[in-house]
Amino acid sequence: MAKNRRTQGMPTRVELLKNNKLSKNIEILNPNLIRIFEKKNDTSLFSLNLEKDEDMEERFLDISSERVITKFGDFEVKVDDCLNVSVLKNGHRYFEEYSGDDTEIRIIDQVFDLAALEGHAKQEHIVEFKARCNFTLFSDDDKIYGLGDKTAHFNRRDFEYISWNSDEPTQHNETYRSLYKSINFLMVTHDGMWYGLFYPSSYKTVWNLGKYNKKYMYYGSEKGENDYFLILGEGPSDIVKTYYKLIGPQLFTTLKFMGAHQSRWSYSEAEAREMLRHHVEDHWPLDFIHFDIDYMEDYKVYTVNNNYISDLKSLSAEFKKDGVGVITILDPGVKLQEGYEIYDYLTAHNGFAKKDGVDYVNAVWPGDSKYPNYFKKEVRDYLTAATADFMEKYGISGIWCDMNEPASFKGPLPSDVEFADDEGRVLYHDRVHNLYAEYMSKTVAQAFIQKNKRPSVITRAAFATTSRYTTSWNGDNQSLWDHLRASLPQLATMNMSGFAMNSVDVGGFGNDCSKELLIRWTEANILIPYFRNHSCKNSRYQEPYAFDRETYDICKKYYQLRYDLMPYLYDLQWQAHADGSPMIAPLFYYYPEEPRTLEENTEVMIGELLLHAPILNQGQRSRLVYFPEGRWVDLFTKKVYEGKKEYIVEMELGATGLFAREGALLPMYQGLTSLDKKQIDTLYICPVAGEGTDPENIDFLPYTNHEDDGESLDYERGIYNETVYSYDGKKLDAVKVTGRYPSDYKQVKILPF
Ligand code: MIG
Repeated sequence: MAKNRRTQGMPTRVELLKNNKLSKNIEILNPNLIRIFEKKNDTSLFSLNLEKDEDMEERFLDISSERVITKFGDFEVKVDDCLNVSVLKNGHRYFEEYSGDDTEIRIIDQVFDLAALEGHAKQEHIVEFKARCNFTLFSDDDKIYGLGDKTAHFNRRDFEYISWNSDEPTQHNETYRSLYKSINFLMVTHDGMWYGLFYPSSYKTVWNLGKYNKKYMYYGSEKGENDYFLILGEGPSDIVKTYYKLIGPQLFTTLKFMGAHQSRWSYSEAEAREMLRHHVEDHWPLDFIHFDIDYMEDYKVYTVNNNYISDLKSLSAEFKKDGVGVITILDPGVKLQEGYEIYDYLTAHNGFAKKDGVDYVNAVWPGDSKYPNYFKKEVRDYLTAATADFMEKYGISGIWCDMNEPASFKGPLPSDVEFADDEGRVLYHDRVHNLYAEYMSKTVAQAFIQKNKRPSVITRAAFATTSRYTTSWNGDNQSLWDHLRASLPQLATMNMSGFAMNSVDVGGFGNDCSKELLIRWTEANILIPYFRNHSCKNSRYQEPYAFDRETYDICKKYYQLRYDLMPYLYDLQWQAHADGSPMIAPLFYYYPEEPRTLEENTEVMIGELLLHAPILNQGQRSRLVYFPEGRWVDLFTKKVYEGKKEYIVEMELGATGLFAREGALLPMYQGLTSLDKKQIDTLYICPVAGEGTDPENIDFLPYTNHEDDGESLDYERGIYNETVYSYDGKKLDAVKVTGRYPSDYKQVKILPF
């Protein structure tokens, strides 16, 4: 019926004319998603879901009177004489394309580089924007959140960023413009109203968020079109979910992957065995060990150096027996060496990037190397098969994709390096640079999918849509308190960009981690979506057992807490996959109407039921905690805190501020040390009640628990269970919503809080 109505002439696309010249189009995909463009970007290299809402037309009111384009509930979309679009909510303008005449038209692309400012050689590049849109910043209080993995606080106002995947080994600081990922999505709040913007282009894009002129912000790009999505909604959660529909669904990875990962560049065989011993003898929870680049022979991908690890196959079998999977690193660069199978095959089949008609050579870990052209299906298929064979041959459970910005040791890849697609069309580096990691991840993920397994793949670089194929981590942080502090906004911002299964190196990658830093970092990140302790070669060892008994005991207690809360974390992953809900979020995501949350960088929500306010400073033993609306109960002391208030809470070394919403039902396991489905036969439900509160006086929130086999893609065919639990203070009730998976739970028990 709705379809008929559309054909009856209710347009969802408006073309605006200026001096009789067509210069702007407004396409309404649904009441919350509006595409505004002069010409559309070619988005064929990454798939967006551009489906239109079927019954959208019913809410589409007017295209002529007073230049009101459309009106949905409280929202009015208008266009002025210069064709600038604006949005009003209840009559208040809060989104507007900026029309001032004080906008500069070019920028100097000069990396924030003190050496350059102090007179050393400068590398300047004047950027003239072909695509450029300016947006009004109405007041100094407007805040801007987003752009993926960029460091520092949530609010990015007044800074400038560049979406260009970059391998940045130096200290990531607050003004770093480019990191490993390019995610052109952000949200703006003005006076309690919110909107989102997404610029669908893989070309290098500048985001200036009021750095030069506080009256406006803009995106600009040397190539690409004036074309963006405006996302409307009541608050951040609406906007994130609408954005997610456009770019998702993200990967739903295995239950096991959510266990603890331990890594270092690079473990020897003896060190690896020592780790396993700790897992087995001390019951230290662990699911994966990572082998970094030294396991390869001369850094040749898909090879093993037997002098380093004598027998990888039996080593990984030994680990698997005790519940620990092996993940190996994979770089894209293929060593230039005749007689090396991968090199010979891809050279013979035109499988590498080219420049001026010949294979392009730069250097990475193996020395001179070529870059596989993942944009060609034949190359992807070949490397998917190579990955599958390698995993099979050595018993490998997961693949960690590194260096895929792509990184290069002999200067950046020139913009005219060529990657031909399947039809032989040339794709230049400047267009596909930000997509290289996505195509590599997709290639590797396919090795799992072919076998009906959920991918256990990790990537460093990424584009907006890359979460469809892989998990990720945020690259080379350092063992600094600053980087511990940065981890929360960084992980939560990635989570608000449809990229939930994200991690930072716990303990810090570069430099030396101290005992106190490791303890505080482990406490603060223990419930992040993907948990891995990883460190650099030559840094101090930072495994939980590398310091002293106290450190080990504290860390182990938190690892155990992660494993005990695993059903909750797994449910969060399922929800993230379903609708883009963040697993870790800023307080303002759930409480945007509480102004105190808008600049809160040191507390996060783990789903809706847990609030985490950890210690993030050396020597600190207590901290101020802001509690949003509701009543919050300390998970360890059971003390109750009233919402919309601040308290000072003591947190000795080994204590962290972890609070549950009173009335929550938390699904839990007890005492597992690896996530082996065979060991899981009981689900516990823990009703959260504050000290001294009679559970019968609490309104417990119903809780929906998801269950499946934890590893296959069968859930895509509906083979899973969803059970809603409710509790009246005495009795637990369970209602099955769907139940096609034969449950592993022999019993569901109440676990007293
Ligand atoms: O040039 O493989 O971010 O996690 O340990 C450095 C060695 C290459 C960078 C990764 C890091 C990894 C390291 N790699």
